[in-house]
Amino acid sequence: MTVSIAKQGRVAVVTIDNPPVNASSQAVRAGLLEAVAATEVDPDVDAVVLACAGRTFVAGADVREFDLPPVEPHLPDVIIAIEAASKPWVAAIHGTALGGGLELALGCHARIADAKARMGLPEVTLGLVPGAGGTVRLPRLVEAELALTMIAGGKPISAKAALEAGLIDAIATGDLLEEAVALANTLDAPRRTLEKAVVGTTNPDAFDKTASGLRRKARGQVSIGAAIDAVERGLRLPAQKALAEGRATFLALKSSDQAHALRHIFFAERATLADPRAKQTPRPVTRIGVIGGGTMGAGIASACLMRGFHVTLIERDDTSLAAGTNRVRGTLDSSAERGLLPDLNAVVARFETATDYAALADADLVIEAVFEDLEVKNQVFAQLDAVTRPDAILATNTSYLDVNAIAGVLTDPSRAIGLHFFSPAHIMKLLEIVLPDMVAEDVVATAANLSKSLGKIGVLSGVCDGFIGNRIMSAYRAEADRLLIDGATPEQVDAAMRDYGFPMGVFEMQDLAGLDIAWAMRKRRLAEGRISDPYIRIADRLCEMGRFGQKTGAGWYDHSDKGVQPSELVMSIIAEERQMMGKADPSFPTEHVMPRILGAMTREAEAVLAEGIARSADDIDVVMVNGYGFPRWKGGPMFASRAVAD
Ligand code: 3H9
Repeated sequence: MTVSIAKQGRVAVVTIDNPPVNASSQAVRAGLLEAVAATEVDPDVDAVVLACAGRTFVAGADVREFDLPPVEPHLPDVIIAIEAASKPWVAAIHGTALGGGLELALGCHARIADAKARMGLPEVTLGLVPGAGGTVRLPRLVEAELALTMIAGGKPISAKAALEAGLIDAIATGDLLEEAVALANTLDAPRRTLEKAVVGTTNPDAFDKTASGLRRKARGQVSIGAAIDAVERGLRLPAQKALAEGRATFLALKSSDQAHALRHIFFAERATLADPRAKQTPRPVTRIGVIGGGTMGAGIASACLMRGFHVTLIERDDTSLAAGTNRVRGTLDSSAERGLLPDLNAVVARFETATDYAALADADLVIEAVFEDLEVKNQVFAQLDAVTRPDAILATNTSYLDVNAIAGVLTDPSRAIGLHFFSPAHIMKLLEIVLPDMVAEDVVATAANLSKSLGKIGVLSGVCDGFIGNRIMSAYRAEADRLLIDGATPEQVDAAMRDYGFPMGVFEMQDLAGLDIAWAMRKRRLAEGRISDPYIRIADRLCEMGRFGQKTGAGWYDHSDKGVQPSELVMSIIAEERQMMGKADPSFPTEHVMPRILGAMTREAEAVLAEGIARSADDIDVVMVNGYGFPRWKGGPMFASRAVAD
């Protein structure tokens, strides 16, 4: 039964059982309406508890239904029926109450949650606004500013924060269901959220500031602005009118291009590891070694520590080890300050450091993050081959180098794999899992399992120069260089990319990340004769002058205390190179910039797919959205190019 009713004394317990996440699918909605009718007429029932079986409370509307014609009963009507019931309903929340799930709880007359529960209205992340009364009921329980950040920011809050804000009535200290039944027994009449006045705000300036911050961050994502407008209407209009308008906005957005794109990426992200190789029984991993305490190594060590692993960080000497240790401690401390690490001491107790590889003798998995040079990496792997257990997995965090060559150093190459993290590694969600030819299937499964444990989105990639993401990035970066030769300026290209929805353009991004790694890669490719004509030398000339980007105060732009300025020197280098290549026109139509960038991106992406480097077009979209700033609400380059073609 999707919705069942049991009795505990004079309280009816209505349980939703709709795995995996108890989405409010049609059977759930119909079952709930029947439960309202049945409990209303049952003389032996005084109150009702609404609970869920399995791992979570209702995690939202069933997103898979959004592409189908709507089927009655609709969720807003079910919630209205619950709220209108003559007997009090108590929501018993565990796991996550999200979207339509939280809206269902808001329609109940009281709410109790277990201590680990989280509650939110993440509809904006799917290109929507709450469509079942969330924008109207939430501001009647919590302060306007919190309602705004929850609805337009889309981030869930903890049970503790929900209790403090007035969103829930209690946190269960023991058995959630028992305590929900006890709470239901104390209620003698329904307390309808919609009949309350809005809580309002004690600080209208803070509300406006939050709203304008969110609008700025939206960068073209329509649902964020629509959500802010919906909250403002929820605060201002009579409840029934605001409900109707909120619903109309939801329905209009549901069929929008952006909502389609966001649904595409939502499901694509959840399908990346649906591969038989990732489904084998993984090897157990509790102890992880990290070689190299630079920015990347320290970030990887922090990510592993924060997710419960025991980490040993190795550096070549005491000075480097102290610097690496400080980097890790700095990340852990600032995460603890932001409330992300409830027990910092326990995390630190799992952190060890050494300069001797022998400390890795009992490691289950070692990730090297040393200098991006094949010789150096091969030496590290040779040392690891000698000291680690034969079943330990050895991973390289290379971003371009040949993982087959690195694996070839080992006595047993089947235990080598690439784990390409993105910087900062404790924050960025993407993890490219690079599969050399000889890799054992349970090594792939272990890497897939690790990515889940780290809260990351693992994407499988074959071996090639740059794997999925950096290879495609190299292609559109080269196109951006060609645009300069054809008359565009770095600012023009960057502005066009920002207008499209990227957080920054390709030249700004290089200045932030540093121009030196790509320079080393180009030198390697040149030496191997793998660079095609015509070769554009602008970036090389900047590097030869030590202009490595923000970290050296100069790159494509000049960086100083006054901010970032276009550089006359760079412009003169571009002009010289243009002339040398027989092109002197210093102008380029802005409207042609993005078609050229996107064209280069999709051409390379098609090649990556055709060569079997990426498993699917969807995986490519996931990589570009999560690692390279491709606007999520455009669904990724493959989705966007299909949408243009349709
Ligand atoms: C909404 O509610 C609109 C309302 O305002 C108005 C209505 C009128 N639907 O993420 P996981 C599947 S909009 C369908 O790997 P976790 C998912 O595809 C909705 N399916 O698990 C996967 O399937 P498979 C607002 C869904 O433990 C499986 O469940 N709600 C839905 O890492 C496991 O998912 C949201 O945006 C869904 N709503 O995380 C919440 N959700 O096994 C979206 C999940 O076949 N969901 N699936 O690959 C989440 O944030 C996470 O899934 C959750 C669990 C935190 C719940």
